[in-house]
Amino acid sequence: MSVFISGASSGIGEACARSFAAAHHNLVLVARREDRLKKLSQELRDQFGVQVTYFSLDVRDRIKLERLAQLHADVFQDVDILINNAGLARGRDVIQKGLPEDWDVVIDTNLKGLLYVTRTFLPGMIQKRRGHIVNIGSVAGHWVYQNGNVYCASKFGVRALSEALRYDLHGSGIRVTEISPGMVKTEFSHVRFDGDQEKADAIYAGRTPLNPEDIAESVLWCVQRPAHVNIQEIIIFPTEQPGVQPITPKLD
Ligand code: NDP
Ligand code: 8X3
Repeated sequence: MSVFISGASSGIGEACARSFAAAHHNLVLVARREDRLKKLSQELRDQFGVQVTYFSLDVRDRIKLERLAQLHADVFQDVDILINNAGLARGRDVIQKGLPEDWDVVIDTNLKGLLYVTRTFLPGMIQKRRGHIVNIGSVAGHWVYQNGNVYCASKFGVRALSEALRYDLHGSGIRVTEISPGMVKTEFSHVRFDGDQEKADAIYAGRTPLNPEDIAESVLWCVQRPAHVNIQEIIIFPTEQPGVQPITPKLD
């Protein structure tokens, strides 16, 4: 039995890898940055004595994913828990100024990548009549905020796919959970603003965001429920983020 985590090289995915390794789960980690996966894998093997396999993978690359699944069938068939976490936002502009190449990256990663990875594991899970898929959605999949447009649409899509999977997999014993975080301090904003650290830091200014471990704990808790219990969704905001809209200074 092992846990497959996409986007394990940073942030929430990395925190999930640490939490699940601490809970004695073997891991299969993927992301594009292989050097980070290599370092993390060695650290988790040394610290927790678990088996960790990693592959450099862009989840948009369906052909490479299929090839990996064939070449490493034993590793892939052992996966019972899939954490679809790889994802990103690009830019925060109105649609009329948005860059179509950014939209492609966001939609291809957050939606099609999640579908490709999920499709890879479903036949095996269905055959075993066992499995748990955890999709990392977002509060942006519940409420649109100003200039959130395409990212919000992609996360609304993740929510739709999570619901759809629950219907499609009905009777299979496979559970599907969506975790929808608000603001989490990771590399997310750095990526969104194309490396502009000042803009990224401004997002978290004046309030305490969630940390990736807060989300990883919730993922682990959902997976640890008895087999007849499916936590369909958890929405987690920082205490200091009442909703997705920007906050104006508090009035006396
Ligand atoms: P990070 O930028 O810290 O981590 C994103 C991870 O996704 C990295 O490991 C990155 O790895 C991976 N990734 C991105 N694109 C690809 C790709 N094409 N193929 C494979 N891996 C990819 O951000 P977070 O940890 O915050 O983001 C994780 C998830 O949480 C995302 O789905 C995000 O939308 C969601 N989320 C984040 C929130 C936040 O406020 N931070 C709030 C709500 C949801 P690499 O670059 O090495 O490929
Ligand atoms: C990431 C959180 O509020 O920036 O999903 O969209 S937010």
